[in-house]
Amino acid sequence: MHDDIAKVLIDAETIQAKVRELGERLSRDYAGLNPVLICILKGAVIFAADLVRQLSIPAKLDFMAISSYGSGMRTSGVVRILKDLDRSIEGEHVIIVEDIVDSGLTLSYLLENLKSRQPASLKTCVLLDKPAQRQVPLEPDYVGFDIPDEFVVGYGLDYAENYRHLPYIGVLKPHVYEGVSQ
Ligand code: PRP
Ligand code: 7HP
Repeated sequence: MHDDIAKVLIDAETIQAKVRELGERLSRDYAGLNPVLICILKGAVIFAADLVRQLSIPAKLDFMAISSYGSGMRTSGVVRILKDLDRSIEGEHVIIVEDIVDSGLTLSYLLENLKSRQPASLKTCVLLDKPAQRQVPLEPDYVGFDIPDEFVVGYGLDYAENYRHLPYIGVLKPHVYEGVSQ
């Protein structure tokens, strides 16, 4: 285990089993619909890469980059698009793929924004749901794990751009962020 990690919350095997299950559910629900999966950079990139490989149906992949956090741990409430989709989603069956929904600000902004582009359908698939910090009402359609109110890293999730490479989801030791103004 990495020295900065206090405990492993979800190990690599458990994550992979859940991603397989989500892939199977999406394959059933979207059979014949050729959905577009929209991976929200950067955090969701590892989840999305694993998830598309668990689909047994044809699907397309596009990317958006959104900023709602600084380098710290709390939402700024300011959401902006850093990179937009390459193609129109009008008439497409769209699934937003996110690593985590926390305050919900990022996902609710994305839902509003993408809805206005007139997709045939629009759903959300998130690996982690942390409902304790929700600032807007939001229920993702597909959820991997509900997690407690702890700051987690790994499997794409970062603190100050570090720890994304860890194959598990872990809780950071407090000394890593203590003394850093959030
Ligand atoms: C993280 C995460 C979600 C968002 C969730 O992204 O990937 O997009 O925060 O938080 P919310 O529900 O409180 O809005 P971040 O802005 O840290 O960017 P990153 O994906 O590049 O790490
Ligand atoms: C964003 C985020 N990034 C990493 N770990 C968490 O627990 C997070 N919540 N919201």
